[in-house]
Amino acid sequence: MTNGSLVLRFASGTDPGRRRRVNEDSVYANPRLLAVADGMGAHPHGEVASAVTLTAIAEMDVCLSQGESGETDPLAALSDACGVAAGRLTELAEKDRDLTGMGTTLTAMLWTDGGFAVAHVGDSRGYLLRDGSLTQFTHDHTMIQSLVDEGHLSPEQAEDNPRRSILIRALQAGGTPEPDLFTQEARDGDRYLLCSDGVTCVVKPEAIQETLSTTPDPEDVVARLIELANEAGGPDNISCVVADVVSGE
Ligand SMILES: [Mn+2]
Repeated sequence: MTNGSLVLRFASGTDPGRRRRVNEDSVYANPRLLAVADGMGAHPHGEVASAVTLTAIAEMDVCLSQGESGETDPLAALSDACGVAAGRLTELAEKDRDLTGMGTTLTAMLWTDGGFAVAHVGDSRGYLLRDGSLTQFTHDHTMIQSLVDEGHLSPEQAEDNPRRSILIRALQAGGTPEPDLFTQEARDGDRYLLCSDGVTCVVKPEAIQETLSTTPDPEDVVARLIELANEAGGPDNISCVVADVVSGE
């Protein structure tokens, strides 16, 4: 769990929110791996898709950390694990037609030498709080975000757009995963947040920044963000992973 002299102090939590019966999100956090997956609501059994996907990612992490993986490059290992996850979703859907088309977002960060390897697909998000300012370091794979990128919509128009949850990329049964794969360098004092859109659809970046800046304990940050999303109506499942990069002993 040590990495140079830096280690992660982390917490995670998930909540169904106030309007949905089933929680289709999954979260995973250990000293080397942080991940959020949000099962796609437009298809049945998103909770299966998100859980199967995080299991594949967690297995990859175990193999990698025990030196049992043929792959030593963390980005390649993450990419392989996305392929394994998609393969399992496809297999399950072939056996059970109820699962046809099931899919999930995935934002996963693998702690590696001095930073993270990141795999990201869909509209869950990664944020970094560094020196008091908040940066989103993932890009939403949504139709609305592409309209913003192409200049057809302003970011303000995108914010409350009813179609903002339509995904253009996901990890899906029958599909080939195309995750964004990149590295993110870490510094002592960094605070990372991974969250599903159940947070960001109702909690504004300013409120996220304030909560991350003013709440020392990661456990309390997770609890507070879930509380804020529920206070705003809790329209979707809510999931967070918070990790502080700290000097290890
Ligand atoms: Mn969601």
